[in-house]
Amino acid sequence: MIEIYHVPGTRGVRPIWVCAELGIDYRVIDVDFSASYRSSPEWRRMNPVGKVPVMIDSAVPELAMFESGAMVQYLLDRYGEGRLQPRSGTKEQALYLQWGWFAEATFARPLGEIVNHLREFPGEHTREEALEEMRNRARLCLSAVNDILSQQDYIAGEAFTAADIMLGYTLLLATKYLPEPMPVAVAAYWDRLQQRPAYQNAFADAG
Ligand SMILES: N[C@@H](CCC(=O)N[C@@H](CS)C(=O)NCC(=O)O)C(=O)O
Repeated sequence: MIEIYHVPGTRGVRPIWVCAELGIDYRVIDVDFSASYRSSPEWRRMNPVGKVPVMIDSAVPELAMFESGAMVQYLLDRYGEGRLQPRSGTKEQALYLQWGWFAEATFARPLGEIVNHLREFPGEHTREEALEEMRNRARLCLSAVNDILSQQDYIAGEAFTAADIMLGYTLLLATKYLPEPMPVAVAAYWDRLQQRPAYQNAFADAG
């Protein structure tokens, strides 16, 4: 049984839709979308940055997933039996990955920020207020990352993976655009990443 914690009209529709397409048994659980509930310790244990959706697979203990695109991929890989995605390592998969990431990381991002701004700033606001709101969102993410990295060496576990490469670049932005120093565990992790010969080669090549 897949449980999807969802608010109508939000991204939880992605994993719900995948379950419906694949005939996976699922249950939708309504979440209180108020800012106070989403910042409560109860909800932060489910989603460390206080967003929706969250997904739980009752077949897998101690896994509460956030990030709708990751949920979609997990459902396909675990239950899809090859459906709804091209074979790994093919040109078709390259396009599948490209457009799936594009949908969230590039296309939904500005639209999501419009929604956030309308919600957080019902009236006029200055550029600085908007920037500070963005910094606070980034700080929340940084703090979630710091909590994980206080318990393990790399973001997805004890081994370095490509998720660290994805996160590594984002941390580069964070060090540039957040005025304060990185929290302790993130700073140590960032040092570890920078020690990697491949990191040094990549930055020698990429600048
Ligand atoms: N990239 C995340 C984005 C999650 C997200 O932004 N969810 C929205 C609803 S669709 C939300 O919870 N917004 C509240 C907020 O950002 O304060 C995902 O795909 O799950």
